[in-house]
Amino acid sequence: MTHKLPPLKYSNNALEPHIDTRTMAIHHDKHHQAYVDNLNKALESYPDLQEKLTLELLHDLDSLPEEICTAVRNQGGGHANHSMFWKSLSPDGGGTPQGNLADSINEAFGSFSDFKEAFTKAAMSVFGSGWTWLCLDDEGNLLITTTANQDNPVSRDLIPLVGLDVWEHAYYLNYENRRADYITAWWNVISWKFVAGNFKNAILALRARDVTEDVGKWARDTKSFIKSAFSQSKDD
Ligand code: MN3
Repeated sequence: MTHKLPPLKYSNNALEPHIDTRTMAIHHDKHHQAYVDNLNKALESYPDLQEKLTLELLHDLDSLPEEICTAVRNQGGGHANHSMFWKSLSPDGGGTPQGNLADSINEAFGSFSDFKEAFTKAAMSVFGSGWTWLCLDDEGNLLITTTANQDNPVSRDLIPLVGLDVWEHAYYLNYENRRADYITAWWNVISWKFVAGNFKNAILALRARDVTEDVGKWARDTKSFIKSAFSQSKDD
């Protein structure tokens, strides 16, 4: 079974003027497709690994055959990161988080505007290509982190709730070298509903771990979290 490019749930022009139509078309149809194709190529001789979710592979990079480890890290990371990225954007996005997620953000960062400032600063600090993330650690604490290239936080045992792509391919056509303007625009299209869903699933998975000493069950719960948090079927 091979991985497939997940279709966007909105049209290429739906995020205008914040993210332009041409960037969406090239970013999704060309860049993401290439990650999918290269991941499939890397997994060609490993039918058992083809059955695993990309995030499972990324969580356990050390267990992979050496000859495909780098390819899975880069191409699998590209596939997983972008699959999450498209879902985290919405023409109805922007605004502020609500409910438990809002409370937890206030608790962890002081206020939503403090969080926004810290996240923006982190996104501006990524040198070269990479991502900025809001994650949960395995104690259930919210934190902001960055990754280089297409690395995903699951490889560091962090649960990503939302990620911002700051590769130049994500903004250069419209914003040229002005990454700050792209980040400002991104706040208008982030789907807090999507982030809140990931947050809820992640907390449930951590609670399930806390009430059991059965490591096998924890592993299965984590796996089901990964599936639910990213709504990642084999096709996306
Ligand atoms: Mn990208």
